[in-house]
Amino acid sequence: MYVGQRSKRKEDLKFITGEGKYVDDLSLPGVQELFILRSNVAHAKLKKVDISDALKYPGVSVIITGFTFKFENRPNNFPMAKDEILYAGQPIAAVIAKDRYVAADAAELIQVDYEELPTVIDPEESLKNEVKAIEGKDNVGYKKTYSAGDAESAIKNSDVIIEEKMNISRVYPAAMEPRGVMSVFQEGNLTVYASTQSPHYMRKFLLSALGNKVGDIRVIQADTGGAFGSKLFPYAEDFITAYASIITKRPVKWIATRSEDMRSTYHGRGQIHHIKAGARKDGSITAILDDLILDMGAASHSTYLADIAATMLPAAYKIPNIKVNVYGVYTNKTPLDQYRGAGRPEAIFVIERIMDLLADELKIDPIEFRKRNLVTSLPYKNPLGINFESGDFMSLLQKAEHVYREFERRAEELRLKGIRAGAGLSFYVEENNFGPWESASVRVRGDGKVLVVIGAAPHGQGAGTAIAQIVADELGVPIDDVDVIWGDTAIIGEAFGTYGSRSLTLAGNAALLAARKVKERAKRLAAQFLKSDVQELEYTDGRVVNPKTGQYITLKDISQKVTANLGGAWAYKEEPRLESTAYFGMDDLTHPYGAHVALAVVDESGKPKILDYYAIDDIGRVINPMLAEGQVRGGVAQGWGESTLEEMVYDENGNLITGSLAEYGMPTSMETFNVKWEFMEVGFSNAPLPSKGIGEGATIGTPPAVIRALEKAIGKKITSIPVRMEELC
Ligand code: MCN
Ligand code: MO
Repeated sequence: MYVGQRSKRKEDLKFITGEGKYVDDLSLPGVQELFILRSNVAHAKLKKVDISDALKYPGVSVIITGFTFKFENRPNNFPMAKDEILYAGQPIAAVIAKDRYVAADAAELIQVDYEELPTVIDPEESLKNEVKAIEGKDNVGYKKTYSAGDAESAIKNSDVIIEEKMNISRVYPAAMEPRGVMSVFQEGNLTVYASTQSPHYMRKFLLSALGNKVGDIRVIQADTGGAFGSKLFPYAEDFITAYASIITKRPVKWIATRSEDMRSTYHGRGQIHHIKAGARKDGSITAILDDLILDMGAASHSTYLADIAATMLPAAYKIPNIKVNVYGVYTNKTPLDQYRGAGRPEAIFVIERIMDLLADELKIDPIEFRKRNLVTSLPYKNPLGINFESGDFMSLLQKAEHVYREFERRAEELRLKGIRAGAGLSFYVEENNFGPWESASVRVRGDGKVLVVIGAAPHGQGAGTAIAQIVADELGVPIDDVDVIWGDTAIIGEAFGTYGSRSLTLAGNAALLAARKVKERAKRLAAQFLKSDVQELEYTDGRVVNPKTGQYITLKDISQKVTANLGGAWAYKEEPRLESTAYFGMDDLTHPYGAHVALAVVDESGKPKILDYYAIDDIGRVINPMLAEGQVRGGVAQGWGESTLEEMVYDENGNLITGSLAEYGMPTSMETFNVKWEFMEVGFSNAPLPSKGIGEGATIGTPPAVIRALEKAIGKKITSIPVRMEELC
């Protein structure tokens, strides 16, 4: 059995030997490069873009301005500003030249005539609707109320009430590889090589915008150096580059610089929660009221993130009365979209802060307080309609509590020595396996090796290895004989991609079902070779056996016989095919859960440090504990960054102050720490292989655990992230 083993990643050889091919490693004869001239101001009337001087610059072939089409939920003037500039960094013109340096130099000669307009940067200012972020448009682009019970009156009837503003800053989804794309126009069709999480979404959106200008569009995912949710949907630059190759009839490449990526890749998080929460003296929560302000930036693409945050807010607890008012507001900033966790880190930060602060107010131990309110019997439908299908929250909490008590003791010892130390625990419920379904094909080739083509589009997670484990087990063949490939719309009919912690469960189960179909086909072909009745045959350990006669034929022999026969006469009644495709989807999302526990110290300068860290998850069946643990480790590092370092800061005019990695605080190996991870397998999904996702869990569990630990260390309430060193000293 490979499932459940820490199988080594099949993906790594090419990367560690430098053979990876990212978009910028690809080239074609005649390729030109594209440079995007971006707005320096955050809000302005765009009057004229004069390209005449730039066009004369040697090496320039074309300059595109004013290219727009209607695209839902994207900024007005998408993908390029035409009459109104809405944020600094918005594309204004694209210069296509013999290389990126010539293109960038020529862009400096473009004269942009504009008239500045007042900006609104602070989402709470935007809510007042005084200064308009977009001319002639209400700043509140999205408004919705989620409500159950009667939160207003239940709050009034509480013994204790807390009232807080919680700010979850905007962050940059800092993938190692900035975005990039190369588009090739040939004989009326387009081939697009992209750094993406979903070649199929890219194809669909490019076709909807440019379909009238080309025959077909094929999208190939190049090796993608991380994405963290930010490369799911195509961006302005993808459309512009594709368009540029259509009009020049040549390959065109665009690669973002790091600072360009920071201004143009849609930011994550950006939520403010004004909460009121009440409880009774016995420690039961009465109600939560939350005004949720979503800082959408210049487009309304992110509204679903507020919906997720609102509906997941009750998390693991019985909250009888809840009301969340969502306000999605426009600001003159880069649009907002998903970043690893997408709405759940915000919800869990808020609810877990509420749990700690209410417990403090009641002078009850925070774990004890959680237990009094915990959902103890699953399945459970939360008051806002989310169905938690399986699991045992209490057992997992008790395991984590064990570690927490030890960390608390150690913190106490450190405090006695005069060191500022604290322990924190968070309990989280996650929602994943988004998107309706995923596809996979399993094909046994003539040499007996197995090729699995999945519709998911992994970009670092290792799903290729885990899915090889699943298929190897099902077919009873060595894992080295199974190759998993993905990422090309021409070889995968319909698919979605990798996001919402779905690939293992949806594509993995699709692969499992396809492998089962292949086994059926193998039996039917074997029946001919063994001159048996199909009903008599069994598939075990990579071969088809007739238990009555003891005769058998291996999968490899079947595949070889099938291929050998292809050159000769058609001898079989069966199609000579050892190949099947399957689709897998579930009726509902899955809801794994977990807990994080942190032991932190803060030195006199305010520098925080984690001394010990523990995480535990229940994601149903764990396919590869090493890969899952890797996901947790990476997610903890990002959650730590988000809690203590990372913030996209704008000045009041809408200039991005943290526009390079010199200003934006990303945790490096120096700021990260070791993580002990455990899992329990109780809360299974109802998939044939009963797994749930782990790709985002740790970014959800980390911030409230580390913030509690830091809060205890400094003895001062912390309600917003990131917490800065000056607040910690
Ligand atoms: N896994 C497992 N057992 C399970 C579930 C998962 O062994 N029951 C393993 C899988 O084999 C896979 C990994 O854990 O290698 C993650 O699987 P899954 O939870 O299905 O998530 P996805 O593969 O769909 O990955 C998406 C998820 C998301 S949404 C973001 S954002 C994110 C994340 O993955 N972005 C990442 N992790 C990332 N890791 C890297 N290196 N780069 C990114 O951009
Ligand atoms: Mo994601």
